[in-house]
Amino acid sequence: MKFRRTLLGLAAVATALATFSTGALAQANYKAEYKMSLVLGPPTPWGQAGKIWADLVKERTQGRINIKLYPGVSLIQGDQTREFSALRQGVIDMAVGSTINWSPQVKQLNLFSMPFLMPDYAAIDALTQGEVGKDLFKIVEKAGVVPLAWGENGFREVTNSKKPIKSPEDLKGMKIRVVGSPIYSDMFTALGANPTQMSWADAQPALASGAVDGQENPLFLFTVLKMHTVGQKYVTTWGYVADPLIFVVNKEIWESWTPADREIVRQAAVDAGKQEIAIARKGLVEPGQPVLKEIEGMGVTVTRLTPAERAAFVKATKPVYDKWKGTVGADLVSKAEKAVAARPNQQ
Ligand code: X2X
Repeated sequence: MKFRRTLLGLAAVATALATFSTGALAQANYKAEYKMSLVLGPPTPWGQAGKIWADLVKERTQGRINIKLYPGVSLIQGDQTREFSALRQGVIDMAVGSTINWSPQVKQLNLFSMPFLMPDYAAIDALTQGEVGKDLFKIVEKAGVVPLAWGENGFREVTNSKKPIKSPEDLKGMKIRVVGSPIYSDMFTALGANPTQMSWADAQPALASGAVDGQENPLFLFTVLKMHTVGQKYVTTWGYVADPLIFVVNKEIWESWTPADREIVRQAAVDAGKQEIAIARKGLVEPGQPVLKEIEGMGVTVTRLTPAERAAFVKATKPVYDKWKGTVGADLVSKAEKAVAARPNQQ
């Protein structure tokens, strides 16, 4: 009897020791701080995405996982199209990144940059929240980074310092800053403009000095940066593309966490993504689009295209669409086209 009790006691001690040592080992593998890369910081929706995610993780892991934000893609000196490679290599631990910046490494992410594929917010949702979104997450995972949730940068509207853009002819010869992702050069070339690839870090001085005439980005960036003060007097709401954001973690970092902590990080990304998408759309989805009113209040001319005017841009960029359908993958694009056509809540 006594012997049996001792054995039981020993077993209990052994179990306790094992539990303690795996816990201690797990903790020992944890970094004091994890580095999160972002292009835009707070006060933009993109920056909020990172902040909300980091705050939720810290709170829900009782500080076991501490995340520091590096906006301006400062871990890679502002070179945003290298972000995905840096994530894979472990220079960056985690990120909330735009599909545009990762497209050079993951060509299927160019899907969201295909001109006029997504006519409204319901179309973005039909892709990211449906089968296409799941397919893309498998592709990102295969490319070596763990995807957890979707967020949103937004519909990219063209702005310039010269004149209202109502037709492709208006863009003729205009020097437009684009991200260093080839589909953008193709689109602006097809429209008769003169596209110049540069990082966002270089774009801001280029706009201020007049080295470029225009740029394209979601409108919150126009208001946050007060782009009218750097000569951007004309905005056209053509809604030609929208870039979602993806919440990701480097694979080795992911595997170093306990399954329970992984689940916390994943759920926090999903929660942060939902909150951030609402922030990114605020002022653009309400009747009268208050953000456009605000921009007009800055003395800026906002051009809203008629369906016929918009059709001229669709037509001019159609060869680019057809060319990139092959690069992105005809099956994936066809699946996306069907999902968009079948979307509920069309606007
Ligand atoms: O560089 C841009 O235009 C930006 C900030 O929108 C991206 O990082 C894709």
